[in-house]
Amino acid sequence: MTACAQRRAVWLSAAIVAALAGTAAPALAVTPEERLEICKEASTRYKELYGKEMSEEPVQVIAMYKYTFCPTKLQVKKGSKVRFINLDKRTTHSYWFRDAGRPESERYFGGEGSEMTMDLPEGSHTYLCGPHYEREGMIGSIEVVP
Ligand SMILES: [Cu+2]
Repeated sequence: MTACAQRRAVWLSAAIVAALAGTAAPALAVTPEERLEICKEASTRYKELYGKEMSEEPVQVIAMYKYTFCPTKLQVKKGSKVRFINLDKRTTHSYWFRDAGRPESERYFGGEGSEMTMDLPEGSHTYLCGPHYEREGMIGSIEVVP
């Protein structure tokens, strides 16, 4: 290989690495800033669908929307109920307290969800969306307090 061809080969591989990095980053995970925007959208959508704010419900509500749990972090009293609801139209979601040894919930279609009584031990618990925790980083956190 001539020196010129060698330089060109190095340049080409650097260009490929840069191109891959550029396209791979946004597909891998949603940034925290994007999640805030998504959760604002989820609040608006909830109000359109149900005629009230999520915070006006008698139980704490966690929306599953655009690969995000909203709110992503929540404090919950031990023994109280939390309602998970999917606000997407075409994507199914679940919630899964895997590290606490619980089974995954059903995979809910848009408008579906279920309530969970927070019977987990006091402290912080991470939970996952079964289909989306790996690639989209759809992970939430609940702190159980007395
Ligand atoms: Cu999901």
